[in-house]
Amino acid sequence: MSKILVTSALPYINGVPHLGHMAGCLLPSDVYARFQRLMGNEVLYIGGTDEHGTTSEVGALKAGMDVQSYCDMYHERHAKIYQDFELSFDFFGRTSTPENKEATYHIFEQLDKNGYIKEKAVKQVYSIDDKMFLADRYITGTCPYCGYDKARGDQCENCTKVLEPTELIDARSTISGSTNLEVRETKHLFLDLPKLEGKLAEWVKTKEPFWPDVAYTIAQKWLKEGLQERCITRDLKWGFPVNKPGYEDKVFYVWFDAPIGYIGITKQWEALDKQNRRWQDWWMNPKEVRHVEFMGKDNVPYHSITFPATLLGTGEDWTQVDFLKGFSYLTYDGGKFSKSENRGVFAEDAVKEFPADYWRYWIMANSPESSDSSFTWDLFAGAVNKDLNGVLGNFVSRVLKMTSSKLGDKVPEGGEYGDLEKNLINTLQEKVNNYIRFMEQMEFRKALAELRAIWVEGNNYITVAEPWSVIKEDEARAKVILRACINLIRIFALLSAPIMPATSEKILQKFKVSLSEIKNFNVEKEVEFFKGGESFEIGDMPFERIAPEKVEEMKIKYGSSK
Ligand code: B3M
Ligand code: ZN
Repeated sequence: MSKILVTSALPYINGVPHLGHMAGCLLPSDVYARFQRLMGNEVLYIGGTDEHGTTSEVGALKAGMDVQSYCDMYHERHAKIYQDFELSFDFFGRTSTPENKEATYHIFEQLDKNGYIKEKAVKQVYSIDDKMFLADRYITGTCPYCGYDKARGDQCENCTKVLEPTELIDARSTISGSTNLEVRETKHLFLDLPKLEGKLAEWVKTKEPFWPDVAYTIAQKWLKEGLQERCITRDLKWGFPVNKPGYEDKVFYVWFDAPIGYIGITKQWEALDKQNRRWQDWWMNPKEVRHVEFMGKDNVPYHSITFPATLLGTGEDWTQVDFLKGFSYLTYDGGKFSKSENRGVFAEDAVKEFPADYWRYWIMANSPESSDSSFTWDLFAGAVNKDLNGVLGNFVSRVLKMTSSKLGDKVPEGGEYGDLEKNLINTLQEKVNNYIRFMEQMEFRKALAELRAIWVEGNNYITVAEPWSVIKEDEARAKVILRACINLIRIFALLSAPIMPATSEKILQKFKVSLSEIKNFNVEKEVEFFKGGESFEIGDMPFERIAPEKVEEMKIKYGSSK
């Protein structure tokens, strides 16, 4: 049994997640964690909300709340959504906790002690009325190049010119609208990445076989171009105050304490764990722990360069990332999700419309792994109706109803499997091996295609075996066929569990059996699990079709043009 630490990028607290967030790290990390538990491994699956930074301060200000209450409220909202999506976090924590502060302070002190922290003076725009330094994108003004009057301090949206905030005409604070601004000089702390470059390059080399191409290429590109010093402090109120004399009125930059948050959240978990497990067994145990990280592609540089360098700079024996799974984007009708423009399905609404498993299946089958993928209602309804209802659901319902009406509510007894079943076992074994291999490699689209192909084999088998006609002349043989089919139902439910946990449980409940390990999955053995005589209940069918009228209704409700 190996120890596998799974982390999912910590979503920003402000803003509610849409399907793109679910596809970009949350769902795949859960599917992987569930899969590894089924494989019999010891898994610790960690997630949480990323709570610091200007966006939280500004969000709270707009909502008329203090930042702490604002974050408390949004944290609950995130946690509820992920529960509704059946994400099986061992712990879903927060980055703004005392535990994370302790971890952040410790790591910072080590870096400082080892000479990897530098002080530098920088010039920044200060808003006298807001009493704060403004991040470039929180300054609005007229573009000196095209005259657009809502240009941001970092870039003009209209003519795309990259700007310095001081170039803007009639510059004002985006937060309060105040024009009472001035440029002030202030000191900040920088992580000396150039000094860590050698150590980092050596470490990256040791990771080569374990990193998917994207992450490795990004890391190599950064190293080739040469690393820059990175500012790790900010002039804000909300954040961890910097634990260095002279910097008490500044806080750590959100991207400094956010990845440390994985550790801080594990400490939160430890404090509540009833089995007295220790956070160090996961985070200071690189030889025994395999650490797998899930994230959107824009987060890759922070996880492949900045955070590993931060940990290397402490000189301590931290568990580093072993495999980094990055995702492209899921779009809505090929465009952006936007709450304000009512375009796209947000996670909260999604589970009110359809069961979480429908979303989980569609998203994983269309995972934006190597390139972006696009959600459309027609594709979604097609997958639910054809794959879930037509292939898996139909098989379950047909087999149980036929058995019940002809032979009663028990798994039929007697007789031996013949050639047809032996062929089925061989075909299935090959597909199951592929499925397990793809899941281990986190090739989710391929894994799901294989899973669907496994369900299809059930339908192929019953079509060829024709128990409905066989039963008229040879009841004993029909019993063998239906017993094989019922065993297939259990096999399908087991293998589908990481992707559709609720459906899988619902199906297994029909036979009063529970999930079991799928390590060394042997179809020949599993197809004999029910020997005959076990009772079952037909119960509800696993899925419901989505009617064309419902699809049209959804398109209108969620602003779809297709
Ligand atoms: N909050 C960005 C994001 O939600 C950032 C990830 C932090 S991971 C430590 O995409
Ligand atoms: Zn412009």
